[in-house]
Amino acid sequence: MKKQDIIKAILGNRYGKSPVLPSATAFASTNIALCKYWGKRDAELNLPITPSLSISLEQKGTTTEIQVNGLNRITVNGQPIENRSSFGKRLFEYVSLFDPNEPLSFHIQSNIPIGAGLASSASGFASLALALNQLYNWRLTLKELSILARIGSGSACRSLWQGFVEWEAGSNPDGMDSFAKPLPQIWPDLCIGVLMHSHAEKKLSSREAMNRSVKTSPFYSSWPSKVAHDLIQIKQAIQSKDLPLLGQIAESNALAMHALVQSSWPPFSYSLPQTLEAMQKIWSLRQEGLEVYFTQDAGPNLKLIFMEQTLTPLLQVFPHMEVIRPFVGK
Ligand code: 2P0
Repeated sequence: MKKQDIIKAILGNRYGKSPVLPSATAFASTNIALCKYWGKRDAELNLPITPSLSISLEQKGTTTEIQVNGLNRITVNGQPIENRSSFGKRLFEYVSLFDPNEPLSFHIQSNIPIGAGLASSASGFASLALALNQLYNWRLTLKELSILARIGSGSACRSLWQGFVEWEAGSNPDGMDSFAKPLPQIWPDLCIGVLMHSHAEKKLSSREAMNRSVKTSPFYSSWPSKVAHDLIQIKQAIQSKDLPLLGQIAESNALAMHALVQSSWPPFSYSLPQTLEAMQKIWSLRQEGLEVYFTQDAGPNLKLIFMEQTLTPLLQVFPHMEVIRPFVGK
């Protein structure tokens, strides 16, 4: 199945029509997986081997403005980006799947570092799908937009909602059953803390790293059953607001994902010395009775999982931690 076949199937007779607005702007939050997407059964359509579950980071994310001005320009946070850069190619390749003839310009504002393992492609492609939907007045459902965002970047399918979101792996070859859904539970005093160890762009894309894990890690065969177990436990933890259970499973899931990367060939590690130091600190804090856990994505930065009541002592240890309250205002 080709990407364009899926897009044509979703858009129906709207495919190939011109934009109806001169410009459109949309925001999407980034999301952090508590149970990771790591491995594809179809690389063209970003179809995952397993389901995954994330939490959206509220105001952290990407705003994409699309303009119909015949200029084919891209800016990111006000800086022009080369159309032939890997970022530019990926963006134009995606957009030309919908309308190969319309020269559009893109102004992308992101309050998260691009390509540093903070899921910038998730909020980027989700905001792009939302903005395209407005520009062309497709009136697609969030489920359909989740499929379109997934074609841009797998984890983007989870960025269309706030709160906890589950991405069902699906089993159809066309991926029409592989999209995300929000979970109804809210957990007002749950906090996520971001420990930035590096803003630098990652040396190995998650796309390449996950493919390498599937092909070469001797442990990959155990990953699907680990995910199945972890998903049940995480949903139970969310249901009963059980932070130790949520934290333990999310941390174990992240460590297992990184064990896959480190046991692949050629070998690689996303961790820096500061990452390992922070992990050791978190383990010591837990031994001292502080309920704090971490997760780590395809980068050296850790995201801490804890409750509001733990914030003050945690800030003493990690004074530069940025705090996100995913459910405040919900
Ligand atoms: C996740 N990550 O579940 C996992 C955990 C990173 C670590 O999804 O190839 O950028 O575009 O589908 O979505 C990052 O991978 O990969 C990712 P593509 P994506 O959030």
